[in-house]
Amino acid sequence: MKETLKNIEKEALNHLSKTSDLKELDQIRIKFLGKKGELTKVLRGMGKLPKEERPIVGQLANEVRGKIEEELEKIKGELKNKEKLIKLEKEKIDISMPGKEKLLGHRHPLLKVKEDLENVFMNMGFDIVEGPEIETVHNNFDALNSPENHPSRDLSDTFYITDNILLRTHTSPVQVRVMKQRKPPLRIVSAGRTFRFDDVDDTHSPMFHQLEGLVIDKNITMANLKHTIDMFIKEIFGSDMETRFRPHYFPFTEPSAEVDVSCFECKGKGCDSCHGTGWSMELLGCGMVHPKVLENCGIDPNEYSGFAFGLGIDRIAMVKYGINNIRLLFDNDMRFLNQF
Ligand code: 2U9
Repeated sequence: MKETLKNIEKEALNHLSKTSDLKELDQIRIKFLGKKGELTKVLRGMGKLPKEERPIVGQLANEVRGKIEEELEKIKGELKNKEKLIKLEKEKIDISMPGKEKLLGHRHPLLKVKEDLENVFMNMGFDIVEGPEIETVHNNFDALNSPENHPSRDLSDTFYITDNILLRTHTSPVQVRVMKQRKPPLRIVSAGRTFRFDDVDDTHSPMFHQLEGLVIDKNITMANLKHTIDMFIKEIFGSDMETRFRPHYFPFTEPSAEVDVSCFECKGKGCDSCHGTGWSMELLGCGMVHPKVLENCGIDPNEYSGFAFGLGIDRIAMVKYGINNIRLLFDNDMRFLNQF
């Protein structure tokens, strides 16, 4: 029995010297000290020993248990310490490392320009108004004095949903709706998506963005129109920019004009990009609201007059940021968008 106890101690200490983790350590504890362990089996056989040997063997067995438990605790402490060091190493943070850049989103160049334009007009006392992109033929054409046979009504130019419902070709229908809802004086700006049946090329897209303004009051004249447009251009493109009004035709305004601004490159001296003219052509259109339009919207043209203007937000963004292809505004290419 004594020999067996000595062998158990030797075998247990030998196993312990080779263990490398806490699970294995616990298995060794169970193998030797558990209820069905090697040492417990021997102790169960104590009853067969002569009475005078039992205390000696019992003491030896306790010594063996003590040594195994002492070695177990020592190794358990070492393994726990080792685990803690490994954990600390894994979780170690090198505070000298540069911080991870948090990429924040930012506004799309079109939205930046739209908001800049709206802010300029808000500062001039205009209200921002909005309306549906799906409009009636009446609001988009008839109310705006657009003749039945006007080419802009053709299927080749306009997206129709039904004979009387279409995708708005400009934001003018919003102004029509507001004129029918509110009494003058009005100073409103509406901006948003507009749709035309155009082939995509460097400067045209079937969906583009317009901003239109409308002022209706008593004694509004062309002078008010020219001053408002000139102020707006100087605010957006710089105080050294000049404007030139060229006679034009729109069904909804009379007289009408197209507005050129000084060339962005040469500020009016003449260069290659403006073909020596000194002017950036046709940035926006404008005119005095046609009396028929006032009547169509329930406003007496003998009492009130007004002016209106319209511009392409995409075109302004392209001129302002030197973008030569309108597709870049819609391709969602982060290499392009990250430049703004
Ligand atoms: C009402 C009455 C008149 C809006 C106007 C223009 C001139 C104009 C174009 C500029 C470039 C559209 O994006 S574009 O292709 N627009 O030139 N728009 S006057 O006139 C109105 C609007 C509403 C009730």
